[in-house]
Amino acid sequence: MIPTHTLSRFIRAQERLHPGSTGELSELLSSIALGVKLISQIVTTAGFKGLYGYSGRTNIQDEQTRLLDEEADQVLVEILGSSGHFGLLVSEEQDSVIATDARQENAKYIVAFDPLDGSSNIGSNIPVGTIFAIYKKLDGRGPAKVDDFFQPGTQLVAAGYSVYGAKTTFVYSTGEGVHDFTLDPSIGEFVLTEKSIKIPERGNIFSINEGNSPYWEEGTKNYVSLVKTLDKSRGYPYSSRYVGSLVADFDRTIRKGGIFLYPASTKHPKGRLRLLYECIPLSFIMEQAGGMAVDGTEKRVLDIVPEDIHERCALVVGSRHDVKEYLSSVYDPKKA
Ligand code: AHM
Ligand code: MG
Repeated sequence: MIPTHTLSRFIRAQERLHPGSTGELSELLSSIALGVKLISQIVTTAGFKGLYGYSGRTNIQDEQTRLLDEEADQVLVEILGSSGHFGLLVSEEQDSVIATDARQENAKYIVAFDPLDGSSNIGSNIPVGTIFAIYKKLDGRGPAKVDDFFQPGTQLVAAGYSVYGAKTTFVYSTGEGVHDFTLDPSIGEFVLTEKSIKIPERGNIFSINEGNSPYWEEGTKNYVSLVKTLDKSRGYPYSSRYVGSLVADFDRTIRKGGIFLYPASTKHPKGRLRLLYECIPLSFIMEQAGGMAVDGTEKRVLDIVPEDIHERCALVVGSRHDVKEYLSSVYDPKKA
């Protein structure tokens, strides 16, 4: 089949639907796609380049970083930093915000990213990925500042993720649906594989690290016991799947339906995942696909205003029916 719908053509076609658009957003999405292609190549060849090991450094969350985390980080910092469109960058791998040359030229956009999500899995040939969130600066004038990142997800301009697995995908949204592209390595291009992804209203898979069950709050315990009940009239039990790479668990959830949970617990009182470059972008995509994303209470993740660039957040995301059922188990334990 001739790949007529490449990512760059698709982005430009979307842009033409908005007369007067400057083309900047298209350029910055293309920069991210270039970074992702480079990381995909690095991930594929990391084993024989000896990049699976630890770097000897710990990040601000006190996690040991791997050589591959640092490589992926460097790629995105260089590609996005030199694109001329982003004034500031936030990376999971760097303690503070990263200023770019374009900052002084008042670049309009800022971007937060997790360069290599799930990297504890890399030596096992399990999918890993990249997540990004793009905002406009709060104030049109002057260099970007750290406060520009403290906007709720409802203000996102675009968000997306890639999964480096059996195939490399690029899934993104600019607030007009969620579109899925697959890298064709023979031509080095992302090709459209699904336009306007919609998550099923209800799934039959739940995804949570059950090893954390001794630390869970009652609501999570109630819900997980509900989905494991033998009650066919209510559609239970569900299947269990947990990859341990957020991008991979999320990607399955958005395509097949169901629910992914990384709740608050006594072990992770604020949740384990990061708000700015994991929970907010994926919640934006989930809502765009017709699903729901809450912080384990009734609060929509997209309504949370970050107060710190590396803040953590609890995440319950997936099909509308399943997230609502989770909330009723939390608020009405007798249901479970
Ligand atoms: P990372 O960004 O440092 O890779 O950490 C986030 C990862 C997610 O990909 C995944 O959902 C989660 O951590 C797994 O955590 P756990 O091992 O506690 O289940
Ligand atoms: Mg991550």
